[in-house]
Amino acid sequence: MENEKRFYERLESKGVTRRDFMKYCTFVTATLGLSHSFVPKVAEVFAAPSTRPPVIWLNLGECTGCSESLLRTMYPYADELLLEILSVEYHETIMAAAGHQAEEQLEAAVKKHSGKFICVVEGSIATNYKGGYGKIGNRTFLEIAQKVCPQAAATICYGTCASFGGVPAAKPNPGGYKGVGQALNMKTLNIPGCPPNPVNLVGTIVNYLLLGKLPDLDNLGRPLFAYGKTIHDQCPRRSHFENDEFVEEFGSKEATMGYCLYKVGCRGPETYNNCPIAKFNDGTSWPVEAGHPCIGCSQPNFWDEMTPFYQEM
Ligand code: FSX
Ligand code: SF4
Ligand code: F3S
Repeated sequence: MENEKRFYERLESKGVTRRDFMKYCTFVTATLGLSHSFVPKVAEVFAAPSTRPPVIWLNLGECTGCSESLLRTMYPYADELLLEILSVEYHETIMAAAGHQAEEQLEAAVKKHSGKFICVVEGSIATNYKGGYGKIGNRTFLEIAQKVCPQAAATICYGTCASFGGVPAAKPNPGGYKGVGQALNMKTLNIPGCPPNPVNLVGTIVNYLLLGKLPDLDNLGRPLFAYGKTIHDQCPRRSHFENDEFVEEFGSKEATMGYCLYKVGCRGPETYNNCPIAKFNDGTSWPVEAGHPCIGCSQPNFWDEMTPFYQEM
C-alpha cells in the first residue's frame, strides 16, 4: 500500500496523472490481448511489483536506436515505468560507470544474479574471424554474449539486429554478423523492429510479472500479441480505402486517410508488427500514417530482401 502510494506520488511529480496512467494500463492490457478486467492487475504490476527482476542489458553491434526509442518515449513515460518495475543492473547507455569500472560491474552483476536475471540484448554479433569484427574493451561481442546469455533466466532480443542480424548483417557482411539466437545457437525471445516499439517490451515484461511466464511466441520467437498480424491487416489506409462509409464521410477516396502506398513499395503485406495499433512518439503516428511506406523493418533480412525500397513488390 505504502509502495503504491509512493509510486503515484512519484508519477504525479512528473506530471503524469492517475488518469493518464490508467489509460496507459488499458493500452498495455489491450496490446497483450487480455480482457479489460486485467487492467487493475496490470496497474498493480507497475505500482507495486512483488518482485523487481534483475536485468542485464547488453549493447552489441547496433546504432542504439533501440535504447533511444525506449528512453525517449514521453507518454506514458515507458522508460520510468520500466525502470520502476525492473532492477536494471547493467546498461552501458544509461549507467554512470565507464571503462574498467563498467566491465567489473557487468561481471559482478552476472555472478550475483546468475540464473535469475533477464538479459536484454540490443545489436547483433560478429561471428567470422573469432568475432573480431565487433569488440568492447578488447573482448568480442561473441565472447561477452557467450558468457552472459547462457546464465540468464531468459534472453530478450530487443530490435531487429539482435533478433535476426539486422543492418550489421546486410550483404556482404564480412564480419559474419548474426542475430543472438543464431550466433549462440540458443532460444531467444525476439522483439524486432528497427527500432522496435517500447510497448512490446513493456508488454512482454508485464506478461512475465503478471502471469509468471513469457508470452506465446511464433516460429521466429516473436510474441504473438504484437507480431500475430501483418501491418497490412491492420492498416487504416486499407480500411479507409475499402470502407464506403469513410469515402462518403470525406467526399472521395483520396480525401480519406490517403492512398494505399503499395505502388510506392509498401512492404506492409509481408511484415508482421503492430505499428498501426501501438504507433510511435506518444501514440502520435507511425510510418504509413505519416505517408511513408513500411520498409519491413521488423522482418528477418529486411535490408537485403525488402530492397530496393520504394519499388512495388
Ligand atoms: Fe538495430 Fe538497435 Fe535498428 Fe538501431 O540497438 S534494430 S540498427 S534502430 O539500434 O539494433
Ligand atoms: Fe497495405 Fe501498405 Fe497499403 Fe497500408 S499502405 S494498405 S499496409 S500496402
Ligand atoms: Fe517498421 Fe513497417 Fe512498422 S517499417 S516501424 S514495421 S510500419
